[in-house]
Amino acid sequence: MVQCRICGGPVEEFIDFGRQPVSDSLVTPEAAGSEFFFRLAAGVCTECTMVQLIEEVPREKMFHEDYPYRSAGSVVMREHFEKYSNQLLGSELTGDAPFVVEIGSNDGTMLKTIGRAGVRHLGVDPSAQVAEFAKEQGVRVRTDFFQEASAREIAEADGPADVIFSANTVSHIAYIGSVFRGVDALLGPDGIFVIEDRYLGSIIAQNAFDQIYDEHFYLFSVTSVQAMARRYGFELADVQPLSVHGGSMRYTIARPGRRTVSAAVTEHVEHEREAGLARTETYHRFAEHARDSCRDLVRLLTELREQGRSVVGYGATAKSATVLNHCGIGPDLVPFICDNTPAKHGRLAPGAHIPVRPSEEFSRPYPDYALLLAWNHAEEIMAKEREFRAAGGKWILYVPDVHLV
Ligand code: DWN
Ligand code: SAH
Ligand code: ZN
Repeated sequence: MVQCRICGGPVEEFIDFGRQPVSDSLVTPEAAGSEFFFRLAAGVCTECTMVQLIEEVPREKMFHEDYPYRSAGSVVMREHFEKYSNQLLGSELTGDAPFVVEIGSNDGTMLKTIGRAGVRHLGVDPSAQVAEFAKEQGVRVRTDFFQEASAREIAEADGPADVIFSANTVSHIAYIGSVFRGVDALLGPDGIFVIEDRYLGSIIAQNAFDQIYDEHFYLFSVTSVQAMARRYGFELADVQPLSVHGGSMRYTIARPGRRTVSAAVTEHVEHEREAGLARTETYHRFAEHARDSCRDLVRLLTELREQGRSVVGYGATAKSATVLNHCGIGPDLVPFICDNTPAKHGRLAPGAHIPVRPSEEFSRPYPDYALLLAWNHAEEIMAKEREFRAAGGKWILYVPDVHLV
């Protein structure tokens, strides 16, 4: 039995996707044969309910010079981060010489608004190319992994921080104890540590099995984040549901007693108990649904190929690595994937080796069907590509189950 990385309790495995590649390591055709694979499986701790991977991928294999993801690839996400930056500027960052640190600052999409307001800030991100892009936007970035040692150096040089913010990153860090010890060293006495991440409740409700992949070492819930905060000497003071990324949650963590604990925390813990997030059968049902979705998706794509219909993928997402590789979907069923990230163009999707091409090719000519691998951006993408449906095209989605739009 695997031990929980948060509380040491027993982790019960509930899903096994078998041999999987590193989800954001799109390969050049020449390097296609030398990819790193690992066993992608997830379990739930029967003590603190933290969902976590069974096998940890070395962090250098995931986050490095070549890391391709750009937060700015979505207008909705750009607006989301700008809105929250302005919210922080009007609340937590109004004192004398406020200082904010972002863990996983990526291309600076969040911090550029803070920097333009003249507020002291520091992004921390180990992926050098994307960090360089942030610096070109005037954002101050330390190209490094946030952990206890680097946090202590930041505290020494610039600290303490009024706010430590992190979106879709803390869940990517298996060595979470070091992150919290770093937060303890860097955060001021009344400071807040704000984590935004995909919400386990939404993932279970939508059968979004593709949100399980190498980078997502943890899938957070209010119950498990409350336990995690306590475990490291902090307190979960507030939670706020968010619609981004298919359903996320914003967790506000503070030092014990320094902030009033919102009723929303206990309300969500109670709701999660009722939704069965502490019951292992919930997760076994989730795994069963994932198998059904894979079966239905391959069946549909095979039928379309036999009918001579054209299909392309839309959005070379990290999560699509799980779908394509677990369901065995390759270029024979999906000849190429369109994506708006220049760093992904000319590369092959990890493991499945489906070529990724610029989004402009989507309409040259439109395919009969488009497999929406970026389903979490459906509204934004379908609005942008409304001509596709107007021309008779159909979107294939697999969350919450396989269906056409
Ligand atoms: O958690 C994570 C999130 C924040 O981003 C990281 N582990 C890595 C990454 O995951 P992802 O790749 O699944 O994220 P997205 O935001 O679902 O990726 C969308 C992909 O689709 C990007 O490659 C950009 C592309 N895209 C596009 O081609 N046209 C996106 C939009 C909105 C578009 O209009
Ligand atoms: N916050 C952005 C990017 C999320 S992608 C957004 O929400 O869009 C995850 C990011 O975390 C990547 O840029 C990766 O390089 C970074 N990352 C991974 N481990 C990290 C660590 N220990 N410290 C800081 N950044 C880290
Ligand atoms: Zn646990």
